[in-house]
Amino acid sequence: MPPDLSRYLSDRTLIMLSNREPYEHRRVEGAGDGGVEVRQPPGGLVSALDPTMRATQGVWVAWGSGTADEQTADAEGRLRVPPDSREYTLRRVFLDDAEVDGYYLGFANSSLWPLCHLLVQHFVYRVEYWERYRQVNEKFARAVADEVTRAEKKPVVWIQDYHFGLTAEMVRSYCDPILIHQFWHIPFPPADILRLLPASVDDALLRGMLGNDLVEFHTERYALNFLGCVAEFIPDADIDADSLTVHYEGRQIQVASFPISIDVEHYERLATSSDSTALAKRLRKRYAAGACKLGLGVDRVDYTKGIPERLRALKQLWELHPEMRETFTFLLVATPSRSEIPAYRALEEDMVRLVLEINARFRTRHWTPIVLIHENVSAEMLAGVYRAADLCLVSSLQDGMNLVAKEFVACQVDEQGVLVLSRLTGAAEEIDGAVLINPFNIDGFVEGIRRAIDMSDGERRVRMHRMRKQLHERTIYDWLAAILSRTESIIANRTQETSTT
Ligand code: ADQ
Repeated sequence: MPPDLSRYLSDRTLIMLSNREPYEHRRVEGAGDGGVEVRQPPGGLVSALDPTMRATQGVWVAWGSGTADEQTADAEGRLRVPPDSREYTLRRVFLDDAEVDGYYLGFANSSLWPLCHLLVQHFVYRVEYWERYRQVNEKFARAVADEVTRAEKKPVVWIQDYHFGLTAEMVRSYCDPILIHQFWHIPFPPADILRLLPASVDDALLRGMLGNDLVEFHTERYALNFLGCVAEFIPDADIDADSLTVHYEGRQIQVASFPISIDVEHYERLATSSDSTALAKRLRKRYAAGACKLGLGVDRVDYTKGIPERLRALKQLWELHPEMRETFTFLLVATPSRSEIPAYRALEEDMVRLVLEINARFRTRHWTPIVLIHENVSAEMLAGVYRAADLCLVSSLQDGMNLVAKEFVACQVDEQGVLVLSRLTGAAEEIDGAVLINPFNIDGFVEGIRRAIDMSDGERRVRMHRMRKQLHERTIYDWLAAILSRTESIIANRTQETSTT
């Protein structure tokens, strides 16, 4: 059972804003209920926040992306969810194709995403993207402001992610919630990178984010980058670097790090379910019998995840170490992502081509080096695969946190696997016990994989045990409690200050 966090919000209405919605209605031919099906999109955030939204009867504002979303909401896009118990309000904001292209695929995912991940070769900027982003942020801000004015208790607005860089400032100009805060799920770049945006755009973006009372990042490094950008581009803001505070327009904005995590017990339950246990057994029998080892990669196909870099390292491993042929197999579970964007389509093609090339080069009569599962798989299947693997390779070129690393550790209930982790992930700053690699250094990467394959059973157990213990102490509910308790203390301090002045 997820812990009850409603004590933090007893006197508040939590108004959550995220791009993805917690429940999506889709038209599905042949489905019951008039051909409409409802589903909770995959992803840890929604399932972690849903119990809190239910317990506190908040309002969730999000893009109504499902094909039957309009017909299942009222004229203002509102409906009660979950569908069977109707405990809180979902407010859907509908976007037309031009808005999705400019705001989501354009500025959010072709401009901001590559910049924040320091991968400037993928950076694309168009005035049209920016204008749509601003216009869509305004649309969401108006919906949030409307919910603020309807709220029964004192409203706190919580914004998720880089899709809404401008919303906080807009919400503040439309209404007066008791607190606005925002979690930024991806890295924040240093000033030299943010500078690649037109000057008026980086200025607007930073001022937009300073509309918050608290800005949250995964790591202190990203928080400091944000402060560095404010120092560089917003001359009328004063920064107190010791307390990570910005003084701006007569307000205080706090900046802090809260590393996100996963629902650890949920993953453990999945990994020990009968289906996952049976799958793990089957996989081990097929690929990891005797002295053979099974490696694993699980990714959204995204150029930040270092998939070609990983495949090249594997190629070099089998080239330099022929004894690893037939004794080490790699399973790549890769789900297509953002395929409307050319850079992502090119990456998909690259990945498949590299897998075919490597398999053609090293394949033997009884062995295929890389097994590619090119689809989104169920959480149960993922848990079984994580449990079966002897090593998991996370090779991101940059990654805000990386939840695959944590999911692998949670599912390693037999404590026999090794995590090989890029030091360029937020997770690497937190997890103690992984074999760290740098995906840009192919020789070091190959050495890291080899080390993981050759590691003794004893060392594997000690490392995995340590990582599992840490993970249990820092679950997604600890993340949530830390943020909610920080927001409560900001509100309490402010109330105290106004009552003593
Ligand atoms: P993402 O970039 O999506 O998240 P990550 O944290 O690794 O990256 O999460 C990916 C999720 O997708 C995991 O839960 C994983 O299980 C799932 N997934 C991947 N491949 C899958 C497949 N083939 N089938 C099914 N599920 C699959 C962003 C940031 C991260 C940050 C998170 C949370 O980029 O750095 O950790 O937000 O803040």
